Amino acid sequence: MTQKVYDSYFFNEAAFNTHDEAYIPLEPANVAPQPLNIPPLLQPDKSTDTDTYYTVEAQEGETQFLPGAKTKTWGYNAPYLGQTIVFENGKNVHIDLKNSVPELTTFHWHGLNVSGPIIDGGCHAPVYPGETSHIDFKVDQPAATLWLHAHPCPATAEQVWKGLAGMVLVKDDVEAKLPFPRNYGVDDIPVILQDRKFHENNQLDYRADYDPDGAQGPTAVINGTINPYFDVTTQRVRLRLLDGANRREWRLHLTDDLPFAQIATDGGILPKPVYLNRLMMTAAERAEIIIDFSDYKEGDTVTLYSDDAPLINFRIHSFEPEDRKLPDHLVDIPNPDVTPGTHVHQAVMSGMDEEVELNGKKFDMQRIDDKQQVGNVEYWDVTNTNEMDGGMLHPYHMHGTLFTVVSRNGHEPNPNEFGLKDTIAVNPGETVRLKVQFQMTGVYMYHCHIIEHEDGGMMAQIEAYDPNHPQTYKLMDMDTLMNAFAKERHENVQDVWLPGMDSYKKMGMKM
Ligand SMILES: [Cu+2]
Repeated sequence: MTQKVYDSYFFNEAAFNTHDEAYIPLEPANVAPQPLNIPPLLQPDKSTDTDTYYTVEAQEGETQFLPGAKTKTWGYNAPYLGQTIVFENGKNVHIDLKNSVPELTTFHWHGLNVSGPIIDGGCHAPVYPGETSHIDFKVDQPAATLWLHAHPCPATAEQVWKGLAGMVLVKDDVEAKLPFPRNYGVDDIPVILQDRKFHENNQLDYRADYDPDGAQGPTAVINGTINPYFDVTTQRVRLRLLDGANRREWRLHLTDDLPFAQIATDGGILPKPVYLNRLMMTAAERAEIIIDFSDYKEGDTVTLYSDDAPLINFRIHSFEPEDRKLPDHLVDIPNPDVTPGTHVHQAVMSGMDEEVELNGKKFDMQRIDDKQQVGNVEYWDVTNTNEMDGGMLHPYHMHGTLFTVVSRNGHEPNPNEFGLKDTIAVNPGETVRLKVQFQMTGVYMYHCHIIEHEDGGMMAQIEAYDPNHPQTYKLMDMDTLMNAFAKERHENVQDVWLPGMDSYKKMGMKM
């Protein structure tokens, strides 16, 4: 390979999660190697040339993670995680959102360009147990790897921990013409990176593992598989990586420091492939990489690691040699000028543990924190005020937009940040400048994606408005949600425990 190969994780080592006092290293699980689970593709209920109809059901299930007892889990059309949903750009999509888990949930389309606050599926759009909501939208964005996850405040962390997360792919004609592997499950592989702790009788116990800086577990669980291997039968394999963990950072590298090409980030394909042998992912980020196994032969194994923990063993089988090269240029990323006369928005993430805040406040679902005119392109400065010594990275996510990264503390972004993104890791002491455009009116949340931080209030919301068509929104309130959780759990409302509550309580604040 003659291209420049970056061998850096780019982020400040002093702030890596390995330095947290509460850091839980990954440990090998006592499980025989198992084939990597490939979530099936969700079949539409009905499909025409222009419209596709789906039912997405949040359901309870049981999963055989470990020998012995099965683990009680939740998932979307699956016992754990979800069936993979594929949207085609330009199509009208109609989805029944069915809640068959025993408490209220929401269906958040992370990275999908849909209107908020209802279709987007944040905290304002609960679906109660036994009920079905319906959403309609038109897919209007480039090919990308997105995801669906539960987002009921302040219980997002617990529901994702139980399994309510799945992969969503957008396909389009531009991606279809590029020389990428795209045979799902054969050379185009979803890779959902998570960690869990298994307690007595192999069960999850979220409350026992709760940490206001993010739940962790010592066992890597990849697509719901522990100690997975994947049988490589093609020279090139594309991995669609998703950090689906509540908190864990993944510092990915391969056997022999084998370089790979990153071809896409959160919001779609990068302008050009970026060659790396190190890749760091923070919570909710996605990266698509292509690994070329041409230097390996049948019988070899190439391992994907995070730090020193093996995640997936790629078992090399015989494959047809190919010499398709990635072009130097992949796609054009629109880079519109900032709308004249607009101000720079601020999103300041401060604190750790229960003290996390955004712009000096904890989240209030009844409060609109900022406004931006729909269609405008405006700068956002996203700051992490943690100290480098003892501070942590906060992955900042915005609903309702795919942004571009302008600078990090005034310097050029990392080489793999020149595509459209919806989640960006911010170093302690750093300000990342973004260009943000909302294409649809609505109310959208923005927050740290360490899920316990968002539940704990490191979150705010913005109204994207059209001055010619003012709208009012009926926003959800915490009392309604708490009363619903109490009823569903057959508890008194004052006894209900949800992950974010401790953070408000400790700060003497009302949720
Ligand atoms: Cu955070």
